Amino acid sequence: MAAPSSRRRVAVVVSRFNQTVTNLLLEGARDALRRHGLPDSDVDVVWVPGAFELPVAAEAAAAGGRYDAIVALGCVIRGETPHFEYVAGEAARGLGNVALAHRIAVGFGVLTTETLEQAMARAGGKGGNKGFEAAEAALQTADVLAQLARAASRD
Ligand code: INI
Repeated sequence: MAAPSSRRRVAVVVSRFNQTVTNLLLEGARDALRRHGLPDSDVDVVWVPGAFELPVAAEAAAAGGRYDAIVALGCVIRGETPHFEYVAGEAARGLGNVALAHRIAVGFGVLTTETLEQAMARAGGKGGNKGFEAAEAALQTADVLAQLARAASRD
């Protein structure tokens, strides 16, 4: 655990690929973190080229021991890539591995859609904002991990 529960630090890793969408996911994540009382100064945002690079950046953030939670944001659109399965699959698998290896909360805000329109709908449109949801999930999971760590340290 990087910090006492009174002060939580969060790393947001976000991909530039499909940045029109990921900018909106980032806005959603920032909104959620602010609503949960985190000042912007306790939120570090790092950009990677694409969703494939999210896991290694998340791993570096986790290994540094500074953060209580990580939020990963990306957008993989099937219509635009023949290697959709590889990029989306590696992002999901890699981010899951980081969460388990470092026992740290990782919010999964990587959209996988057929079209740009579907992605936009989930980045603040009709389908809500998955960046907001991923940030909330990361904070909730960080709280659960802190609760379990306290329970483990009791007699
Ligand atoms: N990366 C994405 O984040 N979304 C995509 O839809 C995408 N497409 O279409 O290929 C994508 N590719 C780039 C990939 O994530 C890596 O950055 C690239 O292969 C270099 O390693």
